[in-house]
Amino acid sequence: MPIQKVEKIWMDGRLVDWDDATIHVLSHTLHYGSGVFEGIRAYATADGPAVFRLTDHIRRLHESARMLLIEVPFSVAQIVEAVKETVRVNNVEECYIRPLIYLGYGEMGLNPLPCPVNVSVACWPWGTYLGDEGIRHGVRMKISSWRRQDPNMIPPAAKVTGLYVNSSLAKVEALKAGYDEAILLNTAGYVSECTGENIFVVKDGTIYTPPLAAGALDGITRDSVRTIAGDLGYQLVEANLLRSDLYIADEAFLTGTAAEIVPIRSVDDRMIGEPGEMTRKIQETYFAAIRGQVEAYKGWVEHVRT
Ligand code: PPE
Repeated sequence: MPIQKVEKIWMDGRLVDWDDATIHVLSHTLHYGSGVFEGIRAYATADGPAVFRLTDHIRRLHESARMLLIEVPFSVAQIVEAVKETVRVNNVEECYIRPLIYLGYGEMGLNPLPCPVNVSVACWPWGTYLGDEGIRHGVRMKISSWRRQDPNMIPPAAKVTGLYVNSSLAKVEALKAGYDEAILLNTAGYVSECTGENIFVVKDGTIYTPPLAAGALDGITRDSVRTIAGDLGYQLVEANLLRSDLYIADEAFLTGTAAEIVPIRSVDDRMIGEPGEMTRKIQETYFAAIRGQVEAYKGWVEHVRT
């Protein structure tokens, strides 16, 4: 589905018309994948649009930049404000938000340090990432033949644009084989995460998710699920998982800002089935929390109109 165009995009401190948000073809990031980005969602609440865990996302954006030695010309507070402004001026009730820090036009070559650092924030309405059917009845997953990037190749903890070639290879492989989404193992053979989501399984009443050291991104949805699961009285353990742990799971689901919380219906054709009770309760709580309907989690929603 093509991107649904809105009016303005924030670029380096000013709002420009959507069609004018262009960059030079010799921008460093376009050639070497040297940018860092975030994926954030804003949801309609009783008090207008609110961005879910905005400050946490922008902090992670700054940390991604720090790992790449990129000096960001805007503070966390300034980018938080830029996101709010972008959502406000575009008059959208719910949207996906894509902040991007990229190295622009200046010098060419593998050394990124002399390049100018640019920051942009775009937003647009974006519906379900893995389909409405997927959210309700679960998605079909395939374990990829591609391995997750080793932490000593490109840090998976950083949302680096170039890292996503790995995700795209896995995604295309899964789609062409007739599946909805891919799961990547790390170089040691343990489960790391999906192409753009973290993964969880339930076995005998306990929830398991791979540790960050397995190559999983420190997902903000993953972290929200940890809190929600705890509050629901569920035990959640970080542990290395084998592909066979996925095959015999009682329940399984994936989490991400774009995807939200999506049940897993099968892995490599081994059936898990319709979403289980724990998955449904976590999903329900999350969907209420993002719209500011859960008192305990109101701190997670950051309103754009103050
Ligand atoms: N792992 C990866 C590799 C990843 O890209 C994401 C987010 C997550 C886990 C979940 O993180 P969080 O959103 O903080 O819960 N992926 C973003 C990009 C997706 C895209 O298609 O682009 C997102 O969900 O916005």
